[in-house]
Amino acid sequence: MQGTRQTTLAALLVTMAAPVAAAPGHGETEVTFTRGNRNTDFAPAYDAQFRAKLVEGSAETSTELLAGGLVHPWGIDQLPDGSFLVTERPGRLRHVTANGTVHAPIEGVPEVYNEAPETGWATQAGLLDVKAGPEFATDRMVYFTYSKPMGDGMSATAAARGRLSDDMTQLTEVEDIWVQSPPSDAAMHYGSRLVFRGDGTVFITTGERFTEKYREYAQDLARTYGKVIRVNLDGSIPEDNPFVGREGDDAIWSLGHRNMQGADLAPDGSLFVLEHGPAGGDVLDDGSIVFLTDFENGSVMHVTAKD
Ligand SMILES: [Ca+2]
Repeated sequence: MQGTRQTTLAALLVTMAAPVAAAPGHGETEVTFTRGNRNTDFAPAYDAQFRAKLVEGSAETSTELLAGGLVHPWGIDQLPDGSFLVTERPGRLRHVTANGTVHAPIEGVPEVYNEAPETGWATQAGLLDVKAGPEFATDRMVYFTYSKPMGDGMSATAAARGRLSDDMTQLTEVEDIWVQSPPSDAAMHYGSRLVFRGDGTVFITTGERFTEKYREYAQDLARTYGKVIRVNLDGSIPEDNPFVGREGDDAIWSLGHRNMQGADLAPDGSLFVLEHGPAGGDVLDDGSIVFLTDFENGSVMHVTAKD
């Protein structure tokens, strides 16, 4: 165990005792499950908005402590050799061997914004997601997201990439491939997950930067808050993005989101994202229709179709 400022936070890996892929018999079932009372009294935008049906699979799960002592581990990805890359939000990227040995922080990670905000809210800023690139086995490229310091207490969600040395100790050729605009003084709601689409592009999820001042920007086509972003792996814009050739930032794939901290592709290639909603209002959406709720004001704030 190396490194400084370790606390008792630990990375837990959940190992699946059986395949999780959809299989016959994994349909919706009646499940006895207490979810507490609804904490809103307004009508859902669609039936399953607050109480989606549970899907009960037959897979059994078990947990095993693989590596301890990490500080706010935020992103994790497995490399072809079975080892892991793990981000610690304060700004460290670590290589963890398949048997749980945690190595010293990898050099070359850019400075991340990690200040406690003057507002008194807990910061959510730092080093966020990490993913080995689709050609990692041959090009060693690693992609990550972070809160990029933009000066004067401002920060922006950024996605970057760099080449990981064969000994797993250093990133070189580090470059941003996308930076959110404009920067914000709220150290909150950065998103952000990376999802490779398998066509030479990558999705980057963002957040709406939390405050009343900023959240409306989730609907603003000139500002990349609350958006799914899609860029080529070098940061250039795919020509088939929906706002190429018309009003709106060419990097936008979909809009009107809150804080997307979960995202993945379904087997059919469609993108699913999870938005952290306030006070129990988490939202799962399929990247085409978005329901953004504002629990404070007790209303459905926006209903937006991607196109
Ligand atoms: Ca445009």
